[in-house]
Amino acid sequence: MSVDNTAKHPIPPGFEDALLKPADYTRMYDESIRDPDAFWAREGRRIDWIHPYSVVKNTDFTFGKVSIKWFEDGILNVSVNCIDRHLPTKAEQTAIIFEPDDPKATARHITYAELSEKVNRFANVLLSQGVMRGDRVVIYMPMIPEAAYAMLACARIGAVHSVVFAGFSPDALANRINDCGAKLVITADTAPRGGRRTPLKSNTDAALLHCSDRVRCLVVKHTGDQTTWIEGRDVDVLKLMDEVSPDCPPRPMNAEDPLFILYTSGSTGRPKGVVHTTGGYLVYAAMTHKYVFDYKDGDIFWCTADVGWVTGHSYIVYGPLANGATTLMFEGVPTWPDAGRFWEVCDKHRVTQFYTAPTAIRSLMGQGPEWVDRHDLSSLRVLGTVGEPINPEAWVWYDKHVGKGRCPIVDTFWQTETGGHMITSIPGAIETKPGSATLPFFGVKPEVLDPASGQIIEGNGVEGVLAIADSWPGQMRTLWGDHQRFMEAYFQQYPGYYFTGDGCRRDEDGYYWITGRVDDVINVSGHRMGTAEVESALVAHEKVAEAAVVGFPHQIKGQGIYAYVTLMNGVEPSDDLKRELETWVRTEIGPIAKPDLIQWAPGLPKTRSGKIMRRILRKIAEDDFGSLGDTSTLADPGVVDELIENRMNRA
Ligand code: 6R9
Repeated sequence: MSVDNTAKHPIPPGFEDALLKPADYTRMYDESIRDPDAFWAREGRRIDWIHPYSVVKNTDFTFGKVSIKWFEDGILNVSVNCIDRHLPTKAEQTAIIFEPDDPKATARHITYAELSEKVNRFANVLLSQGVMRGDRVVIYMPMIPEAAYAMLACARIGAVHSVVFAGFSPDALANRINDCGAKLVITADTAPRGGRRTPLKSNTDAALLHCSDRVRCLVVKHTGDQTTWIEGRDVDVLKLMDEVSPDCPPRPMNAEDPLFILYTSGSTGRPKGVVHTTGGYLVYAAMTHKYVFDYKDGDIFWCTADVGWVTGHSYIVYGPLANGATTLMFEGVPTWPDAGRFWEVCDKHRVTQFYTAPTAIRSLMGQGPEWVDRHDLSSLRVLGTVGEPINPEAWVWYDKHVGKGRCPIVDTFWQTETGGHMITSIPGAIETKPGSATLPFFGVKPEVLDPASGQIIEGNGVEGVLAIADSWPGQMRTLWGDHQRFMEAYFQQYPGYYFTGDGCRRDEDGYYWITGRVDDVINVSGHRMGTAEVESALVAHEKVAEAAVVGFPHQIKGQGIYAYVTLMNGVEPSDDLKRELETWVRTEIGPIAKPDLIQWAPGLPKTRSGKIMRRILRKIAEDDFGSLGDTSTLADPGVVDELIENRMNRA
């Protein structure tokens, strides 16, 4: 079935009393662009300041002197905003619902009063270990409430956290500890996930072999599994938390003091330490969380990301807690013990907003709607997606089977670098189209640029690369210890703009469609094409579960189209099916999009956050797999050998 994604889906009934209506969006957006100082002067007050700011925006995108400051003379504390300020009215409200990996284990409900006590104690533990304002602390933790306590405890005393995803290897952990010069790493004994256990403490032990002897290790005894213990270096956090005072005065921080560093991979080189600061980040995370999810008091908000990614930072911890929300932390995976787990958790906790990634939707879609239908999803009000372009078929499936046609889908385009949503629909205010991130959030001024000349392409019905013309409060400020690299990576190629690295189309209605990283754009016989388009066509075929498309050198066309295709369970590969798919894509997009080579792929190389590693697929398609580069961040490195073995483009 192919989907008409040109028509707008109207706002579903029941959103007449949404926080923002269409007219509000237009009015506020216009003001945010026309007079950012006035707009953000007002919006900045949605959080509490110890000393209010008098300067709002002080930003310069000029290459060579890029400088980004927001609310620069304001003083605040993030943990006060996420905890203390809710205590007078919400002490007994649940702040965090913890749903463990094992569905038979009891969920935990942590009230704001408890959160306050835990974070204060945790902060005192950090102080007792000599952690001071400005010191870096690495957090390598499972998806448990203690991860949030650790982040907020750092914020309380002005330490800078850097969360490292628990799926990363000891080497990756060591590199990050060393790059930011962390004084301390916080981990847990082991991390249960999908019925298996990741040995976090022993990974940390292995990492610390490559770090300074001075780095301390705080261990949360979560499962009680046996671990090695180095006296004098390793500290039992939970035990120490019982011994220290439950009261830790918050450290007043400047708006531009760093709040956290988060490492993210670029297309080249070592991971980049993206730096976010205190005031602007929190204003932006809180505001986007509220409006984009139409968050209201009493809602139960569930973002399925891991706190190791920016999505977990902004939409599990900082945004929801700044708004006094109830946020759900899930330790498990979508497919264990069965493909109904997400929906079981939504049902059990009466989740109102559900936010996940297209890759999860596609994999659950492949298991059939009966897994969804077994659960009562009537509590759901808003659905969200993030991380990659969503193909219209997955969008329609999500809308129909999960949202039952009554929940707006917010397709949120943003990046680690942007701190919060950039281009996204808003329930009640912006009509959707399957696969489009729709319109810019307040203060975001997207421009479509000609990739070669860097000139602005005006008007609608145009395509190019996506750049942002002016700063917004959630923007990253620098790369840790390397401002020059920051400027080169984001401000050099298109002077005067922040360059996202993404391609994009603005359609006849002015809606934005992210076409994927520009390094994924291929040019076939002079036709520019997003690999995502071809993938989307392939996965629209009923026998296809997943597809990844890359370019490969082609003598006549310049680039040819190489498609890796994963079939639905039980479908047998055959040459006939290949021809069927070629014809299918021809009719879906046009003859120029017909794949030149199709390789059956039982699995695709993905990062642990679920992104397909196209760099590797491109190399295999180019018959150049001698230099695959770093494969250590793959969820399952084994799939690569299989793909090389059966590659289609042999010299
Ligand atoms: C939040 C996050 C950023 C890259 C970004 C783009 C892709 C994210 C998207 C999307 C299309 C969306 N991306 N959201 N593409 N539609 N709704 O994912 O951050 O891990 O830094 O990735 O992800 O390519 O440039 P991060």
